[in-house]
Amino acid sequence: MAIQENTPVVIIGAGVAGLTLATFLKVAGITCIVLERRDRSYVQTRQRAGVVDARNVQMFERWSLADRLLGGPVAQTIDYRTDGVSRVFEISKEDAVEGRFCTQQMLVNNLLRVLVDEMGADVRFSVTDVTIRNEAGVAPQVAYADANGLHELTCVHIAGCDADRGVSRASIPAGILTTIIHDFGYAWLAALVEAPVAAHPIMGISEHGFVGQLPRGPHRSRYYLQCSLDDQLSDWPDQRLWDEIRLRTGDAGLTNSAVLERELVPLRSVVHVPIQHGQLFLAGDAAHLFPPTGAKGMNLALFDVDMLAQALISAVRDDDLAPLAAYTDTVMPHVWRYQEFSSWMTNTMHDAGDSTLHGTFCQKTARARLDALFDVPAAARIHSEYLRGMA
Ligand code: RFL
Repeated sequence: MAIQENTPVVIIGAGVAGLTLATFLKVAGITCIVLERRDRSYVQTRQRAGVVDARNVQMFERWSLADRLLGGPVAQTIDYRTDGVSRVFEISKEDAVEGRFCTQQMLVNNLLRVLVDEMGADVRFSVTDVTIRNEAGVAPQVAYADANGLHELTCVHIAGCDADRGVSRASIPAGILTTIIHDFGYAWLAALVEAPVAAHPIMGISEHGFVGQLPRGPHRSRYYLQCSLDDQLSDWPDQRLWDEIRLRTGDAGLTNSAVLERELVPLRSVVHVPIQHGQLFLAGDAAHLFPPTGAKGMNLALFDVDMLAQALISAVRDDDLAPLAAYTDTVMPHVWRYQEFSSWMTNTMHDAGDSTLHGTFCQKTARARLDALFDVPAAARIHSEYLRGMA
């Protein structure tokens, strides 16, 4: 016999989207239950993004949470290093809001501290066998199992924040969703290393392929190296990794340091529409994937849950269902605008380097786009607004 409970909102997934949504609801006085398949220590040690963009700093300020959740200001510069020659782009801004340094791991840890330890919210880790009932005319229900047996949560709304391989999107019947995929045709080797960014974050363009170095704390950074979709981790022993970094950055004097983690990431964009069905609403990686070049995946997850939290608050507190009904239409223009930016960044950073990738014409036009960032003030301004998430 399953243990029965009622709650207005069930959130599936305690990543950055699920925990942020739960925190916003809690701030608004709305009860929810968060279900997470991993244990708390696993969730707290997962490392990915590094910067909360200016749009989302402003969002956390609006929810009166910025100082409790985020780190300090982040570098407002990027070294678009081309064939080993540095060109430092300064992010311009017309208001006082700046992106803040905050690794995804730091944000998730701070969310768990505020949400669970300080506000006493109900986040259930290590659950298994999550299933969703979301049919017209019956109350939505989320069932799961844990060490105490089977549970059934009857609710009003379900938020699917369980990323690309979760159960939420998979529960939507065939024929409802359209999935739009673009594969860029190459991958990145992402390596977390025990060495800080020395001067400016680097986006390195070279005939030998792209290299990036982005900050991940006072003592760490993440290098990204363009590689083939067929590459295996075993193709990238430490010595080859560091030799390629030296070659692609043009920094022959760079010394090897410890490589803490490495993974292969195929560069692709994915958008599912609509991102709602019945009483189920998708947010974050469950709804879309961004190539990491534009650093927007986590930032768009935060945008989604900002919109979803406001819509759920209207529905639960004010009985106004219109914002929930319009959720997909509210979110999609922003998602496509940042897919366009991420695609611009990905094509420009890779095509400008290796001319064998898409030919000399694409290399020259990509380099012209980069040059414009330094020579055409209007191009620099729009690029800054995209980087800040304000476009
Ligand atoms: P998450 O963070 O993956 O959280 C989903 C949670 O759902 C749980 N889950 C389930 N729980 C219950 N039942 C199930 N059946 C479940 N299935 C899954 C999972 O255990 C997990 O806890 O997704 P969310 O919250 O949507 O957040 C999205 C972001 O994590 C993602 O977009 C970013 O990491 C993307 N990303 C970056 N984004 C940025 O904004 N800036 C960056 O610099 C940046 N760098 C990156 C990145 C992603 C990367 N990878 C790994 C693709 C760098 C890399 C290498």
